[in-house]
Amino acid sequence: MDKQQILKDLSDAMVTCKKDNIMAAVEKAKAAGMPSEEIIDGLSAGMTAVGDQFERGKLFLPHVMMAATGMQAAVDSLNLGKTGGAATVKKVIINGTVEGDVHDIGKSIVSTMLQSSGFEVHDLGRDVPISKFIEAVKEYNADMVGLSALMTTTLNGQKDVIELLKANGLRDKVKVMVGGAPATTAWAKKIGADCYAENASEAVAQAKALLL
Ligand code: B12
Repeated sequence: MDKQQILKDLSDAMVTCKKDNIMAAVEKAKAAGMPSEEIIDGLSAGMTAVGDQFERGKLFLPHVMMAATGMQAAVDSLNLGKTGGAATVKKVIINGTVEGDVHDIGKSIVSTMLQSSGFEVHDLGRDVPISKFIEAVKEYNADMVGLSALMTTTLNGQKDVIELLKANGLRDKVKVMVGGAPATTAWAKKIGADCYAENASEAVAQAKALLL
């Protein structure tokens, strides 16, 4: 079976929102020798499609929650934390969804992928107060901060974290990576972030480029 077909099957399975279907598609992809990162890309595409259908009223909240649960189970089954470890130097990354925003599915995928690539990740969760990012940077002596925002109304939280890092004299010590649907490269530039990544694989590539 070709790669595109496997990716499509993963995405289609996610759109059914059924954990059994999702896990079966993951097992098939694994059996075909597909790397975990690509499997996650296929699942993420499906999760995005679930989101689109939710917006158009074709799927409802319970479907989205089921799909999210299935996604998490699938990602867990890949044992990324155990099999990864490409980085030779331990770099610390703080990741979280900014204050006022409870969307955490994509952010958690990013954390998992970073972790599986050998980074030490401290995921602060969702709806994280701005000051908590600063405290975490100090506490873990972080090399990078990842900031997720899924709503235009919470996007400014990314800017606020950067401003507070500056006010605390920490901005030169940490890289800042922003992400989430409303964020863009232009936005990252405007608020003085070091980079923007569109998805989890790109986040890993950017983190490697900036930190290793
Ligand atoms: C699922 C979902 C929810 C779930 C969230 C469950 C959860 N635990 O996350 C629930 C139902 C709780 C929810 C609630 C709300 N939601 Co909602 N939600 C979505 C939906 C359908 C999908 C988001 C998602 O998970 N996508 C799948 C993941 C895999 O993709 P992703 O999040 O984009 O993440 C990828 C990239 O963005 C990137 N990335 C993400 N984070 C990071 C971080 C870093 C550092 C980097 C580098 C990259 C990165 O990598 C990820 C992996 O590839 C979107 C619509 C959509 N199509 O996006 C609306 C959407 C985001 N929600 C929206 C809204 C308005 C709300 C509510 C206000 C609804 C309401 N009226 O109550 C509340 C928000 C409450 C709050 N205070 O936060 C709007 C936002 C509109 C806007 N532009 O401001 C959207 C766009 C829907 C819409 N068109 O109206 N929502």
